[in-house]
Amino acid sequence: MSATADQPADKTYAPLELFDTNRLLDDDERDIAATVREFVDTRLKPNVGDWFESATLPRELGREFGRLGLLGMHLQGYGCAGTNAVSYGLACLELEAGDTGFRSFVSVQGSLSMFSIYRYGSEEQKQQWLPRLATGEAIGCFGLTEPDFGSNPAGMRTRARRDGAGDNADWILHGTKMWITNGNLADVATVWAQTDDGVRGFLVPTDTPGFTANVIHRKLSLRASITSELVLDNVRLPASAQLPGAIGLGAPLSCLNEARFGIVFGALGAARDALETTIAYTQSREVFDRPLSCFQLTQEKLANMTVELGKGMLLAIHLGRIKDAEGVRPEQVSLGKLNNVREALAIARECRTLLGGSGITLEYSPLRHANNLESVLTYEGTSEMHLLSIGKALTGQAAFR
Ligand code: TGC
Ligand code: FAD
Repeated sequence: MSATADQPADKTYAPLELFDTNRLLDDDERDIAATVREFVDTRLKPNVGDWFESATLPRELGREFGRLGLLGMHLQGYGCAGTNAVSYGLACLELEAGDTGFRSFVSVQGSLSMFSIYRYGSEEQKQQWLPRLATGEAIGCFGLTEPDFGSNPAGMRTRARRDGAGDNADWILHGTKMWITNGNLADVATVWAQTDDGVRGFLVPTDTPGFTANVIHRKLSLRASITSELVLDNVRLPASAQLPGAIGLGAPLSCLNEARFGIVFGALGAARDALETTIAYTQSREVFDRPLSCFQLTQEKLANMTVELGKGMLLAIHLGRIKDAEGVRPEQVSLGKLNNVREALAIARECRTLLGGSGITLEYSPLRHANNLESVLTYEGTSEMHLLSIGKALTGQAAFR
C-alpha cells in the first residue's frame, strides 16, 4: 500500500535509526546503552515528573546507579567498570533522555569528584574514597565556582592557608562555593582554593566542623537535581586532605574536560527524547481534521531537528573515538559541548511548539528538557567560553580577558 497524506508509510524510522548510528558502535557499547535505556524507561521516567515538580532527587538513586556500574564507569580499578569513553558517553545520553538531573548526578560523581581523586589523589585517598563512590554508598561533589567567579575560576577567593610550619601542618579553608551539584547529598567535597603557591585541591569530608551546605531553592531548571552553596568557615583539615598531584588551575580544568565530554553525548539524549515524544504526539494529535504529522510545516520541523540530532551524534561518536584512541583536546571537547547543547536546546524548544498547549505541562518532556538544557548551556563552561576556546584555537589569541 502506498502512503498518502493521511496514511503513514508502512515503514517509519526513529530519528537516529535514519542515521544508522548504531552501526558505529560495537556490541558492548550497544548493550550498555540498551541496559541504561531500560533502567531509565522503567525506573526513572515514571517518577521524573514528581521529582522535577517537588525539586528532589532521592539519595538512594546513587546506589542504584552504582549497581548498574555507572559511577566512575570510565575509570580503571577501585571498583570502577573501566569502560571506554564512548560507552560512558552513551550512558550519559541514555540518562539524560530521562532527565538532565540524572546525567548531572553521574557526571559530577564520576567525572568531577571521582576523577579528581583518581587523577590527583594519593593512593590512600583513592583507597579511602573511590570504592565507596563507585557503589554510590558515598556521594561526592566538586566545588570550583564561587558567587563572583564562575566563568573565571582563576579569580577564586576561597583560601587555604597552613596553620603552622612544615609539610605536615594542618590546612585552614575559608570561602564560599556556589551552584554546587549534589552539595547537600555529598559525603566528600573536592574543594579548589588559592594557596600561597597557587590553586590546590582538597578533599573535605562534609561532616568536618565549619562546613555547611545550603540548598538553592526556587530553580526553574534542573529541578530533579540538588544544587547547593557550600560555606567553608575556617574548616580545619589535616595535611593529608590535600590532593598531592593537583598543582595549579589546570588540575580542576582537566576534570571539567571529562564532564564536558559526557555532556557532548548527554545533551543529545534530552534532544532525542523530546523529538521522539513529539513525533508520537504529532501522529495522534488531529488539527484541521488531519493528523498534525501530515502537514508540511510539521515535517519540515521534524526533518530539520532529526538532521541536527544525527549530526550531533556523529560528532559525539567521532570525539569519543578520538578520546579512546589518543585523548581528545580541550578545544575539541568545546566544539562538541557548544554544538550539541546549543542544538539540543533548539530541538527541545521547537518540539514544544509542536505540542501546543499540552507542551507546557509536565505530561510531556520537551519543555522540561529545554528548561534543563538552559543550565547545561551555562554550566561546565558557558557557550560563550567555548566559543572563545575555539576562537583561541583558531587564532592563537586568548580573548577571555
Ligand atoms: P588559562 O591560563 O587558559 O589556563 C590555566 C591553566 O589550565 C590549563 N587549561 C586546561 N587544562 C586542561 N583542560 C582544560 N580545558 C584547560 N583549560 C586551560 C592551561 O593550559 C593552563 O595550564 P598551565 O600549566 O599553563 O598553568 O586559564 P584562564 O584563567 O585564562 O581560563 C581559561 C578558561 C576561561 C577557558 C577557563 O577558566 C574555563 O574553562 N572557564 C569556565 C569555568 C567552568 O567551566 N566552570 C565549570 C564548573 S564545574 C560545573 O559547572 C559542574 S556542572 C556539573 C553538572 O551538574 O553536570
Ligand atoms: P558568569 O561567569 O557571571 O557569566 C555570566 C555571563 O557572562 C555568561 O553569559 C557568560 O558567558 C558571560 N561572560 C563571562 N565572561 C565573559 C567573557 N570573558 N566574554 C564574554 N562573555 C563572558 N560549578 C561547580 O563548580 N560545581 C558544580 O557542581 C556546579 N553545578 C552547577 C549546577 C547548575 C544547575 C548550575 C546552573 C551551575 C553549576 N555550576 C557548578 C556553576 C557553573 O559552572 C557556572 O554557573 C558557570 O561556570 C558560569 O558561571 P556564572 O554563573 O558565575 O556566570
